[in-house]
Amino acid sequence: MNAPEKLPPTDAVRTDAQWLAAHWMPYTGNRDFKARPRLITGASGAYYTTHDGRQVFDGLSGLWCSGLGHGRREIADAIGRQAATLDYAPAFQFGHPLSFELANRIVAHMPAGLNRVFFTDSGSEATDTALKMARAYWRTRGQAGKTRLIGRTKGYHGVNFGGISVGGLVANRKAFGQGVEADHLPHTQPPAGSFHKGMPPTGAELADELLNLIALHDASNIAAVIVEPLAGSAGVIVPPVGYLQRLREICTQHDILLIFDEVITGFGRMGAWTGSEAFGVTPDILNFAKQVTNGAQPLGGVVVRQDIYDTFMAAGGPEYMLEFTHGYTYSAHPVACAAGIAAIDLLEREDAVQRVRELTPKFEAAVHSLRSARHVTDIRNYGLAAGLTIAALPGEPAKRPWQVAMAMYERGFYARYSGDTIAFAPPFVATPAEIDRFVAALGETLDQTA
Ligand code: PXG
Ligand code: PLP
Repeated sequence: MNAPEKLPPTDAVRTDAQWLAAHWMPYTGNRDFKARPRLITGASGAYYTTHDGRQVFDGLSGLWCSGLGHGRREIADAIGRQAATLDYAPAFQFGHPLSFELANRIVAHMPAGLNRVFFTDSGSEATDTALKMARAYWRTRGQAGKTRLIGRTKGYHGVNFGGISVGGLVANRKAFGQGVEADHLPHTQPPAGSFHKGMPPTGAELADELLNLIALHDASNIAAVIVEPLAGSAGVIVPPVGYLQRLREICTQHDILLIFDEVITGFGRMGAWTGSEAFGVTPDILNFAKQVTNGAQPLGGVVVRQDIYDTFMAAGGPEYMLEFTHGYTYSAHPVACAAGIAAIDLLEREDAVQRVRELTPKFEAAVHSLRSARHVTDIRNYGLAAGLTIAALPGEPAKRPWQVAMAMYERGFYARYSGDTIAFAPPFVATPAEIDRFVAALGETLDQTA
């Protein structure tokens, strides 16, 4: 057994490489991080406190999850109370009251007709759950051949095998071998230099590519199409006007389930409770995570149309039998449900949706003021989400965005970079002045970056 090292005094944070080595960090350049640690030791409102005692503005609401700002007392209290009352209840064959309350609270904000909630612990698990539901649904209906899944290039649906298979980011796929049977629609990112504000006016015809995939595979072999209404991770790709409507029409005509992955777009960021509501298109299955607990506890889930649920129930056999052989030890964890209920209380009480709508025009004007900033080749935005494409250094597409993000951190701003994009998605509670300060710092940082 490895003897644990002595804990440091609580007022000091150890940052030496030997100590940091034990944690293999996710989606992180471990060697760089451990040479130049960036530890966060506290958070309140729109600001983090770092281990070296600085305040850093949260330019991505955590990882798109903490729109209400950090350290919300109501959520922390609900978590503490629940942990002391019922820390865990077996998720299979037993239940606890909070999951039913949370399910009803979520359904109240979902598009009409989507009213049955299956809980997971993350967005990645929500993806795999939705894909399994889609296949099992068709099998239950006597169409067991409908197994193929259609995603989109540049799509991000988490990192489990289902998610990387329908996902369309080569970096997430190339090292991991055979995935799940999937094919991909083209992405809808406009060419560099478009600088569209909000929804691109052209590009709806890209949805017709689904007809080509149907011609290739035949609808009798296709279970579902999964897309993010607005693609977050791959660079904030806003759907063209009419695009999602067209996907919906084709899926309906060909008996293919349409899944919206709303892990980023759900619970306020689009200036609506869902991307479905914002863009006026209703899927058959809708995935959520992140903002549902304000990031304070891991929780995700899948909301389906009632007739999908009813199909499983009707085919379930004797009543003691399971209708869907799927679930996680921590599905609907009581402490996560408590956090979810408290977060939805706050989203409702503080009218987060309206707050986002009010901030959106100011936010849009601020981010597009970077149009002529050095290295910026495109800017896209919708709601409180924006992506700036950064021109690549020769042969090193991700290096400059990384340099920009690190320089921003030194200046007191957390900016998220992924691939060739800097994303900006401030908390709903951010002020216009804070948004302006972030944008000004980003402009200066870009100008000073080689
Ligand atoms: N679907 C979508 C649309 C997502 O954005 C997931 C699924 C996976 O969720 P989990 O909870 O398993 O991580 C996501 C997650 C970024 C960033 O910087 C985005 C995500 C996660 C981490 C970073 O854009 N999205
Ligand atoms: N691996 C083993 C050995 C298990 O026993 C379990 C759950 O019982 C799992 C994985 C799955 O864990 P979870 O339900 O947290 O996804």
